[in-house]
Amino acid sequence: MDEWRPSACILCECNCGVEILVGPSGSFDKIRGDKLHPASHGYTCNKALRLDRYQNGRTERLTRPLRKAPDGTFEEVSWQTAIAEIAGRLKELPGESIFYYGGGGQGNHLGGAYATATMKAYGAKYRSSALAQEKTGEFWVSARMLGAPTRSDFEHCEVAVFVGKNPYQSHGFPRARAVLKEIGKDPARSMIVIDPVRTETAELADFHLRIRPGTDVYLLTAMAAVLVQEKLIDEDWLAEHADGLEKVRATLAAVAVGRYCAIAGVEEDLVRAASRRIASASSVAVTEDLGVQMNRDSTVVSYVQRLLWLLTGNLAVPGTQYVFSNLAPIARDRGHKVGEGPVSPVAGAKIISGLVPCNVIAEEILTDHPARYRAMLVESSNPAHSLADSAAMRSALQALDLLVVIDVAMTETARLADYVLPAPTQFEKWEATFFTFDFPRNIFHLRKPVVRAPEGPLPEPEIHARLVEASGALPPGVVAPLREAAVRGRAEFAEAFLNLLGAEPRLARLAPVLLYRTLGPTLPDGAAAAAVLWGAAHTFVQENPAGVKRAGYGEGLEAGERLFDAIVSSPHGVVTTDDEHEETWRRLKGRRIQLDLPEFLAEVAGLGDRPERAGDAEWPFVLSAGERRAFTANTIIRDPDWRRRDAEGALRIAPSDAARLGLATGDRAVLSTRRGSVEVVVEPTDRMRPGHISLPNGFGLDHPDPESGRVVTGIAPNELTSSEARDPYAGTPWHKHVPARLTPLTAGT
Ligand SMILES: Nc1nc2c(c(=O)[nH]1)N[C@H]1C(S)=C(S)[C@@H](COP(=O)(O)OP(=O)(O)OC[C@H]3O[C@@H](n4cnc5c(=O)[nH]c(N)nc54)[C@H](O)[C@@H]3O)O[C@H]1N2
Ligand SMILES: Nc1nc2c(c(=O)[nH]1)N[C@H]1C(S)=C(S)[C@@H](COP(=O)(O)OP(=O)(O)OC[C@H]3O[C@@H](n4cnc5c(=O)[nH]c(N)nc54)[C@H](O)[C@@H]3O)O[C@H]1N2
Ligand code: SF4
Ligand SMILES: [Mo]
Repeated sequence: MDEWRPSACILCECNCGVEILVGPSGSFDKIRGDKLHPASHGYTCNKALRLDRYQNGRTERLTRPLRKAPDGTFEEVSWQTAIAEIAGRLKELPGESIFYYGGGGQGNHLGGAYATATMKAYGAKYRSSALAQEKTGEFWVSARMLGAPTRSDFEHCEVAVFVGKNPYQSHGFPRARAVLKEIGKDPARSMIVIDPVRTETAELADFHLRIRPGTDVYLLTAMAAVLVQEKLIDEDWLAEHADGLEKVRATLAAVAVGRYCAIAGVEEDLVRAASRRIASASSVAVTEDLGVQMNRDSTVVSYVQRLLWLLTGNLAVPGTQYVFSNLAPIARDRGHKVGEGPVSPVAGAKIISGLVPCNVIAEEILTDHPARYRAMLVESSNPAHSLADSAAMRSALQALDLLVVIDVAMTETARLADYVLPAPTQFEKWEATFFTFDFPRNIFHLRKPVVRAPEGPLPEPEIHARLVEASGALPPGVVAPLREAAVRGRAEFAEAFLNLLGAEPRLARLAPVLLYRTLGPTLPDGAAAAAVLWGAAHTFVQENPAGVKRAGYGEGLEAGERLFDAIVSSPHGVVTTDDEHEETWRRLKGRRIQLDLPEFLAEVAGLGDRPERAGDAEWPFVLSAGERRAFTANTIIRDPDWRRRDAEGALRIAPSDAARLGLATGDRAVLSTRRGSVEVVVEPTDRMRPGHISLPNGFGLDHPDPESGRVVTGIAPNELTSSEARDPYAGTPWHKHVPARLTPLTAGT
């Protein structure tokens, strides 16, 4: 048993490679970074070492399918009963009323790749995931300006810019802490951080623009205006690659830089110096995250943020922005204009990248509109906890005719379900994420199980296969011949599979399940769940021939087979493409960059005319509800023991505000918003700007306790948020900007 088993950390999108020493009882005795992992090279942060609390922690682990009885309790049922009953009820509903939510957290997207087949089988049309409460505005802007999403090369940049992002805690790119420290130490490189909080990242920065919360659109516009007004833009590069410069230039030329800096609460000299530093650098990498994406003006901010690096020509060379290869795209937007493209059936909210905005989901259910969602399939997600306005979400989930939840643990969402379907954990089955955005060498990591799954749960691909079979959508007689072809060999299989899809194109969307049932059983070590990657590998080779060839897989069909085999047989992960920087231009397909998105440029032009936002005596604080800290990981680990500090998830507050309220470290206070009131523990810290308070994410979960039954630790942030507080374009929430009030509890209460 004394062997290190390769896998990955599942607590954030980096998915660092780890090796786990598993004890005889299945405990994770030791965990270390995997030096053979092609992206993380042995790196991990403090959190990976606590993964045993995910696998073996105090959680109500699901082991059998559960059905809600009329008295509200759960009863165990067989898989056969659960699948047959769910299928029967789904078939009675119009397909458009069946809503799919989730499909993977930070570590598991393989199961969700099969969900498209289930949706198709029952005619479901609408779906969403957590991406539609953070990244959709950015996807949309990127699709319209560039035609594809980009990522940034912090490892090689001369200047790094972080807008509302604290990578020291939240990561988001490989070896984040090491890279931040390298930039911080190197006198030739600079870091610019835009954040109201003096974060661990801000402490390493050369320029900390300590912005007044919620005013990023002013600050970024001022920065872009400095570039134009001081003639610091890259005219030649723009002439060669971009359209719309004159309109953008005219708008930014008129900006009153000093006034916007004052609104943002940052000294004009510092803003000008930061803009000049961007302009003078040979390479600039810029990223934005939740501090602005879950804040006022988020979609306009995504636009202006891109102007900063596009006006200075920071694309497609090392240390700047790039377009990555993508084995399994998580979302891709078509870039419809405002007022065009698909919308949600009840609220009419814009669907971006195929995802309904999370903030309208409750509204789409809690109505007697004939097109309301009536059934929901939730997979690997906890929307009753993670979406805005938990009280409304609970009501909505309860109002459904049918709620089915696929999870490993009894969650706040699962508790509301009609059927709960148990899955093995991510260390008990084959898994992978689709968050692979590296460049020039991109990677993929298919993880082998490291411990045996208990009897009872079924991996998600198997659940989807059974649901599809029970729907009757798979015509009889298609599986057996394909399976026989797969046994004869991959070439025969490929031919038979393509012939079938050629003859019956409507089977294409059931393809994941077809592959799982036919190619799946022929894969080594029970890797059937990887079958969906076979099709993905072939598509990937067609889309990225040069990078795939440079990575050593050859060309054409053979390359697809080699890549797929490498993925299945490489427990530490593989390099999938080895790109040249020019590849970014090829992926943009010769399309010119569009600097002028009229709706957003009009917003920028109108900033000067906006009325000043007056202070609100009733709600004097701005609450950021859901900050990433040293021991938060969404809701993936439910056992609070995994935390080494900040056990209750304290409310952070500026010392001057705390003093005024008579609050000291560890004191309790009532925190109220328009939506709710909770009791918090306070932590005064000079990291916070006066007027700004913050609560961590990932708290407010319960776990079983032998004495009291169930214990909840800390505050669930969405008990305090509203679904109407959202971006007018993308529908993304304003969780970082919740008006709030704090009332001290007197001693002894
Ligand atoms: N440790 C840990 N890491 C994680 C996760 C986790 O739960 N825990 N979750 C992962 C996930 S799903 C995501 S999406 C990412 C998110 O990663 P981040 O976006 O980096 O995380 P946050 O801490 O939510 O927000 C980032 C910063 O926004 C700042 N901010 C607040 N208000 C404003 C404002 O008005 N303007 C600006 N400019 N900044 C503001 C906050 O002070 C904070 O430092 O993290 C991932 N990584
Ligand atoms: N107020 C506020 N709300 C927020 C945020 C915030 O900053 N503030 N952050 C938001 C962000 S950025 C995100 S990404 C979301 C995240 O919130 P969610 O999308 O709800 O995702 P997770 O918390 O990652 O939940 C993952 C679920 O998957 C389950 N799980 C783990 N492993 C497996 C498995 O192998 N199979 C299955 N089927 N299930 C599994 C876990 O038990 C858990 O229930 O939260 C969002 N909510
Ligand atoms: S939490 Fe993220 S950065 Fe830390 S070890 Fe896990 S995957 Fe890597
Ligand atoms: Mo997220």
